[in-house]
Amino acid sequence: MAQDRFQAPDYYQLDELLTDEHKLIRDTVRAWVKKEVSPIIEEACQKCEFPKHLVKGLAEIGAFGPYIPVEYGGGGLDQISYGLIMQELERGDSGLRSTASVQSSLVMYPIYTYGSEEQRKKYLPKLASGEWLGCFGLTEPDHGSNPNGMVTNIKDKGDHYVLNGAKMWISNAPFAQIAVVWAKDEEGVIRGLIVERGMKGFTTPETHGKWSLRASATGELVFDNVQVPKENLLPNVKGLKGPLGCLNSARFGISWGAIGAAMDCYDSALRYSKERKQFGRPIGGFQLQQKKLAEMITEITKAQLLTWRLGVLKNENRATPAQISMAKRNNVNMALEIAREARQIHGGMGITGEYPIMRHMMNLESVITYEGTHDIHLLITGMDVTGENAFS
Ligand code: TGC
Ligand code: FAD
Repeated sequence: MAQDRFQAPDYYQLDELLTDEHKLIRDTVRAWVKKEVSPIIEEACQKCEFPKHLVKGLAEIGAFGPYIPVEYGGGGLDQISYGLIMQELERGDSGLRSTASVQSSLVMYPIYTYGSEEQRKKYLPKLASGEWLGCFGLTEPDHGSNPNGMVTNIKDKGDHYVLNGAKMWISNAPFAQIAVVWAKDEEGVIRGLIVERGMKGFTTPETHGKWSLRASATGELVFDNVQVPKENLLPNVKGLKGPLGCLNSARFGISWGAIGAAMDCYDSALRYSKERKQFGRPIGGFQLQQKKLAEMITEITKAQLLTWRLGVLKNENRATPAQISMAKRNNVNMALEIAREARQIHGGMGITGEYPIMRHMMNLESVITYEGTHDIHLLITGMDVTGENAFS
């Protein structure tokens, strides 16, 4: 990729809504992404390789468990700080943000929220420091949008459970040391378990051939009569609300992350429109290109306001799952539309790795599908405003 000349758009002076601490955190992550991520990310994506060497740096900048209390190794920060970290990481690459949001919201969050004190002490510091990476197993080959139908199951064998089944499309799976896995017990109640690499019968085959999130490793989780000690069961939650509660946190982070990807596409397109000349003048002087850029900055600004307000509500513990769902859907769709328009502004150059556009666009095709598809989030809002459940 060409030199990273990113300059963040702030059309409505939204920086004034942030504290000095927020700005410091954001600027630290932004500088780290420029220095460590931008120079290597294009090649990592082209080669379809997860840049493992960045894990230590992610831990050092506080990207693992920013809002987990300090006593467990987390950052003890607020939700807006978490959002800003996700925004800056996804400005670099959605795959990198995926690694951090899975670790924070889908592995550390459930252990902190639903786990025992022993589990918190055993796992959280290692996850915060990046010594261990984790993954989250909810989706199955035949149960994606409808996780309640899962068939992965546990059977009580006295001092341990026997786990059988398979999970699919699992971010971080190929190199994760632990997996937070959701399975049904003998009564059909969904329970969470911490499964550790090395347990007999547990394998994590990698998923190949992705055109999206190529710098993030994705895999399956296969459980063939895995003996899981009873102390690895998350004791403090039962039912689908367990995994869905984790998704609230991850979807919140994604709603900020998508803005990062959109800002990068807009910034690149704006600069290109000023530098690229056709018919004897910069293409940014043509009305059709100005329309695209004007719509982009408008949508980014609206999304920034939406997430900032959501962050305030989340800090006050007042953000509803449906509000989070709306922000995830709106902002990811917004970012994908902007990536497509920015690609056009770059002309032929837009399909090359000289610019980040095509990489963001392809990544966002996963982001609009995972953590609940665009359609599922439309139905969540539909249910919230009408009171009618379209799922069943
Ligand atoms: P439903 O009957 O509505 O609810 C069952 C129970 O769950 C409660 N609940 C929630 N609790 C917390 N947060 C939420 N967002 C919740 N939504 C529902 C609900 O109150 C109820 O509780 P209780 O006590 O009455 O039992 O469930 P449903 O089966 O009808 O499903 C609803 C639906 C379709 C919205 C849900 O299944 C859904 O969100 N589906 C989408 C699945 C999804 O998002 N999968 C994501 C997998 S993980 C992933 O993609 C990670 S990618 C990470 C990365 O790389 O960054
Ligand atoms: P399906 O559920 O089969 O949906 C197919 C289509 O049908 C979609 O367009 C959907 O919107 C539509 N549809 C489904 N139900 C309805 C309905 N009721 N009304 C209208 N339309 C409907 N999962 C994890 O558990 N952990 C992870 O770490 C993880 N990481 C991922 C990483 C990547 C790169 C990808 C691509 C996925 C990941 N996922 C993960 C899985 C992801 O959450 C699912 O792909 C997603 O929930 C959709 O499930 P599905 O792919 O089975 O699609």
